[in-house]
Amino acid sequence: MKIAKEDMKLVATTIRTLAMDGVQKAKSGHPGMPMGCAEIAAVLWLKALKHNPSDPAWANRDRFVLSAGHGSMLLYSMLHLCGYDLSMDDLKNFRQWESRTPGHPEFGHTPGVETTTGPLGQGVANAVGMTLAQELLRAEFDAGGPLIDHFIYALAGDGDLMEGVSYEAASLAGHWGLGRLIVVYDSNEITIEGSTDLAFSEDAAARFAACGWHVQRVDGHDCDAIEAALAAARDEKARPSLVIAKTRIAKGSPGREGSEESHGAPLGDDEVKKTKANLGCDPDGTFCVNERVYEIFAMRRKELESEYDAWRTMFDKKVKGELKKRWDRFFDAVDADSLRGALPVFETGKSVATRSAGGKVLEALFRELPNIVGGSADLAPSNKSFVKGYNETGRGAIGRNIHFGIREHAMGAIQNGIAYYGGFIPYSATFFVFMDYMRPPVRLAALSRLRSIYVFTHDSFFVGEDGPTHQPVEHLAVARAIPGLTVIRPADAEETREAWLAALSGEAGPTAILLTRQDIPVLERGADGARGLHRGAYVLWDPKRALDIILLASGSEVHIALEAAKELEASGIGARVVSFPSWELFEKQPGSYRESVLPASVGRRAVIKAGLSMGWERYAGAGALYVTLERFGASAPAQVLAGRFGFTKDNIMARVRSYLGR
Ligand SMILES: Cc1ncc(C[n+]2csc(CCOP(=O)(O)OP(=O)(O)O)c2C)c(N)n1
Repeated sequence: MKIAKEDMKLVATTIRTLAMDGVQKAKSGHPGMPMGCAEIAAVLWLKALKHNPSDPAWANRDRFVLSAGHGSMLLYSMLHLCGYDLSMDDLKNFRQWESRTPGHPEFGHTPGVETTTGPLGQGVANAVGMTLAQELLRAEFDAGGPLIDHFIYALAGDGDLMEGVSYEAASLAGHWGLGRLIVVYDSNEITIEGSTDLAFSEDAAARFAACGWHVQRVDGHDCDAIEAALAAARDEKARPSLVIAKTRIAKGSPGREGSEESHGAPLGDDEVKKTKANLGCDPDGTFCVNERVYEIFAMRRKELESEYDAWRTMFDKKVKGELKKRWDRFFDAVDADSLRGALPVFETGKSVATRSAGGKVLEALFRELPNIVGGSADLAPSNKSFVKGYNETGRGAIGRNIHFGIREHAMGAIQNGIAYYGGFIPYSATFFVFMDYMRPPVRLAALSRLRSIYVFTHDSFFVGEDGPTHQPVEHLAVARAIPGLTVIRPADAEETREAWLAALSGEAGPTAILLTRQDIPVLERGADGARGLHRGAYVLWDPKRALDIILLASGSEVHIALEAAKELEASGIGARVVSFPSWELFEKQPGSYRESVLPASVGRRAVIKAGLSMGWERYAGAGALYVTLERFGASAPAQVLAGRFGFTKDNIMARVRSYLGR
């Protein structure tokens, strides 16, 4: 579609005034970035992005990621102008309670918002994940055909490029040869503290080129130049593209252009008026959109609708019968219960590390669910997360087994990108202790309610000789502190299978599955087997006498608690053993069930946990017995540590006796 220069200018001016007005009315926000990126946005939405505001979930739409999430008014303005279900009143409600225009874009909250961004750098990595997801979907459904055929655009600022996660992800994108990824870098050389000279002097173009990217430079206020650069970026199929757009922050504002003062605060009524006058607008008008601007976007929308209709016709013609069934398997919810029969069963009494059990379960799931994809940050042999017989994502190659290299942070953020994209169930794997390296994306997955699965192995000091650097102590408490993250620590191989099923079913949201390095016995159970896991906690074993105490344990401590309880019974003490793999699942149970597991009448409780006690007061009470680890671990063989730290049957029995005074 041809758009006259004056019309593009009018659109850019409108973007600037909407951003100023939104921030001014909210009395908070970042006007500078949207004002500086007005031409980039005009070109992106009028000349590049393929989408359909009436069908925001269209599988073949281009994705747009605003990595510089603080510039959210830019995105909201564009969504409004394009005709998404986002009204002028929504723009006026920017940053207000329950508005659809929160301070930073939130996935699932505002139609057309593809990712939750704000923590800088994440969006770039999300975009890498989305591009990988597209390649995986293309490989699955039409090698080279037009069914899935689009681009991923991201808009990033200096802050995004400074954050390490974007570098990790860019390195992978170059390595993988993700040609459909186009990152526009809003290079205004301003951050909050001032000029980028304060802390950022590297040659970003050279860095990205060294990572295998196709790099271009443009004047970020020249619409024709931006359009040409985006076209060249799309033509470059073998390498991801970085378009370095030189811009002026707060462009058009006589008093703030080029200044960090346009960051994080409204321009002020006077400056807004001066800027509007400078841009040729009515200084007193607010939230003004010239009819011509709506007309231009309506024309673009018509053009896009015909592309969309053509795609739908092609889709209906091509995707039917078996292919349609396969497509639906990617996009429909998983019926986890029906999968159980295809998953391994572990023989009672056998000794199996839950990481190994997890590997076997994953292998079966790969056969059953064609859309599970994932990998490890170079620890696959330890995490048991590589599934033999399937293709690998590597240098210029795409497959369900992904090699992330030693980049946990990007791994988590790329995984989020895959989940945002849709169609896939992404997992990642590393040692539990390194969750610290990927906590930002885990948190964002929870906030965005993404179905991301984290396999965290080596889940306690039982790691042994590697020592305290590799032994998680506080991590369970940290993971459980993230709202919306379901944390599951199975007690044996059987519970491990159920943990995977729980992760695949239920409500949206991420799940962390914590697995042991060491072998632990497959426990004896009643008719229900390990299904109690789905209730978060269940009675694993009861003595044949009145209860004196309830032992609460998860993971590798359960079997030790069980051995202790059995011997305690012989010596006249009735100890119930509760396998407690997941607080979050337990909290979802009705009160009557929770009371049946933890009856108020049995007030004596013991928590047996190879880590901090923090939080367990909730179920055990402050006066409970805590056989926990309130310090860092140590380097020694696991069994030596178990003895020293008191995680033995004998010590638990002694502690229980002394706690009960018997
Ligand atoms: C991880 C993270 N750290 C800090 C911030 C706070 N922050 C928001 S914007 C910003 C400056 C960003 O500068 P730049 O990317 O150049 O954006 P621009 O100046 O173009 O608006 C900072 C530090 C953040 N959002 N995320």
